[in-house]
Amino acid sequence: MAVSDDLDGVAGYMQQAREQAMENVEHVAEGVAAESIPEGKLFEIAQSVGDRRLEELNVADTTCGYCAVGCRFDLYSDGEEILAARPTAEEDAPVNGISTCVKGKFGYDFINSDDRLTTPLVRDETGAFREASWDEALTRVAEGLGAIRDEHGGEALSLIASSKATNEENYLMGKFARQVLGTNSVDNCNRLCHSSTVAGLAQTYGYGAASISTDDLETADCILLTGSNTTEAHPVLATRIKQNVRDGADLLVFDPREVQIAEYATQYSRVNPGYDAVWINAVTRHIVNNDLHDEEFVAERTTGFEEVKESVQEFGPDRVEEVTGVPHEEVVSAAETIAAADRCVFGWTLGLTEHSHGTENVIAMANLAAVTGNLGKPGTGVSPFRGQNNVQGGGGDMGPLPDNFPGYQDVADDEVRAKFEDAWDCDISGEYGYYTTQMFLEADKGTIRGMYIIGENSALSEPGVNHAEEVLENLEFLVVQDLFVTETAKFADVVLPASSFVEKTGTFTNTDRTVQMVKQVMPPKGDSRPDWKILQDLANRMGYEWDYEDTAEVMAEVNSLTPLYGGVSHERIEAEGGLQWPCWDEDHPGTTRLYADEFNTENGKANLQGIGYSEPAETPDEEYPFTLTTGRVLYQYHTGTMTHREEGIMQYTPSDFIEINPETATNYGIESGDMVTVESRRGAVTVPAQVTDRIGPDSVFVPIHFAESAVNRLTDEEHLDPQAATPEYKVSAVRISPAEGEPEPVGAADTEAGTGDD
Ligand SMILES: Nc1nc2c(c(=O)[nH]1)N[C@H]1C(S)=C(S)[C@@H](COP(=O)(O)OP(=O)(O)OC[C@H]3O[C@@H](n4cnc5c(=O)[nH]c(N)nc54)[C@H](O)[C@@H]3O)O[C@H]1N2
Ligand SMILES: Nc1nc2c(c(=O)[nH]1)N[C@H]1C(S)=C(S)[C@@H](COP(=O)(O)OP(=O)(O)OC[C@H]3O[C@@H](n4cnc5c(=O)[nH]c(N)nc54)[C@H](O)[C@@H]3O)O[C@H]1N2
Ligand code: SF4
Ligand SMILES: [Mo]
Repeated sequence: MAVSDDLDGVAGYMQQAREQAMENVEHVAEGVAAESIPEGKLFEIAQSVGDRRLEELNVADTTCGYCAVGCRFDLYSDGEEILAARPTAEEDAPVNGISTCVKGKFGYDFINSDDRLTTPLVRDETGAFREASWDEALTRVAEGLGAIRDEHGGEALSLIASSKATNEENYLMGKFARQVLGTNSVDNCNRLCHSSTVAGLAQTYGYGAASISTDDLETADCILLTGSNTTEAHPVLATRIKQNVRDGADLLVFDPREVQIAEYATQYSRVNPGYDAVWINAVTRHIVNNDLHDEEFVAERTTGFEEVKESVQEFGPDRVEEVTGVPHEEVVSAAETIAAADRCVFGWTLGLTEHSHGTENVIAMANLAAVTGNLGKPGTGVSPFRGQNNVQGGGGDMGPLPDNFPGYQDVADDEVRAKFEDAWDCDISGEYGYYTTQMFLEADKGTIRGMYIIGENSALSEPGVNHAEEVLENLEFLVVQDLFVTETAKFADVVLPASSFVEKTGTFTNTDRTVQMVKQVMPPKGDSRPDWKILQDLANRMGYEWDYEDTAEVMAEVNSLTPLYGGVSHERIEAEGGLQWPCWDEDHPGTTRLYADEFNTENGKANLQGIGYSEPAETPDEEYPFTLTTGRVLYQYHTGTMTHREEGIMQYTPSDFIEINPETATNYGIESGDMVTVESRRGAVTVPAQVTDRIGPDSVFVPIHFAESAVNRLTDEEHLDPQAATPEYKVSAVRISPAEGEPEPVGAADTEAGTGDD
């Protein structure tokens, strides 16, 4: 291209900034954005490309494809690779303004990596993959899925939708499952993540979503955070919280690990994994027993207060300390800080939800927020920080769910179902389908015979993957649609190459319900296609007529069927910026904060429930004496399909590791870097040790990012939350032993650099 020299300038700068960022371990997360790449400097560089030449580049204001914070920025491309991410107009980036974390800034090498899937693959006679034309591959898929549907009924099929993909694509995944395949067994990664949040909040307040707007994190005068490694998993939100703390807000952190956000906390309390409802109920107990609750709010806006008051009485001081490890004084000081605050936000993520009783934890939290009157006003509310870039929208709102159509409309409701049967011209069963992990359990029994897995690496991310692998191996027919030949795709009969978020246009909905544009800045890589186009082609081959010109048309169909999204059109988002749902019609401005006037329940009130607590499914014993908890590190993303293709990241976090408390390490003669075998009743993995007092002496922590040490070999697929079907990723009983092998360098967190301060 004519501008190549200057492009080298931009690309070169990006490379230099990348190297600088990766070398300086203290410059991470928002630190990288703030220190390594002063925004002004990036601006200068782009200017130096020259206006004329800038015009020759593709630029799109778009939304990050990693996590649900929903950062917005301009992406620059020469049509072949992403050259730079630069701040977009500040009013167009309501969550992040000018900052982004390392992934949003640099995480684009995966797009052009050599092993990107650029053509469909089918199995040949020998069982090996060979490249195929789209026509051949889609014909095989139509035949494979069609044969099971015709012989055993659509219920024998299931579809896992992708929260990486756009809203429009997820709407079509749900439609495809119900209309074309004839099954309600369609689900996605929200089941593995925040489905207990959705269940708990929906039954108390009405909406299974954050009630706040991100700005509330800066206007609250108290923030309670639990089960959230905010600086590593939601770095840009962490920055905003830290700013508020600097300005004087209180921050209370409850976590089994002294994660980096705890350094900023007014109070950090170490909790034993698996017992959150206990300390939350104890905080509520102190508040209601000392008349520190918001009487007016309770009287006017809630039901069930007396029931809650009675049910929390069992959580007295001695019991709470014994069960949770949190001393009574810390329960009291947290309760008094919350009660004294005018405005409090309650934030949580997977430490609260990924349990066999996560819904109980969430209901306990919903009770606490309501009795203290912290809902519906600026600087108050509940904020489950959502996970995947589009899990709020694609994973929930768009209804690729076994029990809900788009907009949380109940599949079992005859009137609702008739509306969708009419719109989609098909019969739909009123019986709910299977949830994600249930699909794998059902496949064992032969109930599920074929799966269509889109943008989900189940062979690593499901609980109990020794079992998941067996299931994938034995399915009669498996289609995987991804950017790569993932661990899951290796079991497929057909693999379809999808395009990534920089190669297509649509919308993502972030953690505070803001629907934002995602825009194509590069053509689809190789022969890959956007998910919506693949689905359309398949639907047409399987007997239906889909004729969408673009994703704006798909969104128009969503608007017509989904009251929550009634007024959310591409045209409006382009003109007005992101829109927060509910947005009932084209004149509705969207909803900044939920529950300002009433709750989304039949009586308009928050219906509180007395809630006890349940033991984790598996507790430590003599044979397996430690509690294993699992999670993330800043630089890596899930199963690594995207981040393992970044050289800098791989130098920095080359492997998983196990966090072991120094006391435990001494007992076992283990030092940092030594290889350690971690064993549960279901399997074993070997990882280098990281000796640190971040974790307590009775627990260990292993990240989830590497196939070689797939920690889900250890977790349990059978004990799911009874209401939400979330697996218990955060508690397994394990034993540890020193393993043979040379010591290895350990991952990022051993430096204590965490995410750095800005
Ligand atoms: N860098 C990076 N960012 C990501 C992702 C990623 O893979 N990498 N993934 C995205 C996704 S999909 C999600 S869902 C989010 C997840 O975001 P987080 O939930 O913050 O991520 P986890 O690492 O799973 O951290 C869970 C936290 O819960 C704590 N914890 C463990 N057990 C318990 C318990 O029993 N009780 C309590 N109170 N705390 C406990 C852990 O110590 C940890 O601090 O991150 C998103 N952001
Ligand atoms: N032990 C343990 N296990 C866990 C968790 C835990 O905390 N502990 N967390 C759970 C949680 S919260 C989650 S969200 C899951 C995450 O588990 P997964 O969702 O399975 O993890 P990812 O690696 O993000 O997989 C997403 C896939 O989508 C592909 N992809 C990206 N963009 C697109 C696109 O536009 N179209 C298509 N078709 N594909 C695309 C990527 O290449 C990747 O293969 O893991 C769960 N598993
Ligand atoms: S915080 Fe999340 S949305 Fe923002 S740049 Fe980082 S990964 Fe992307
Ligand atoms: Mo997630």
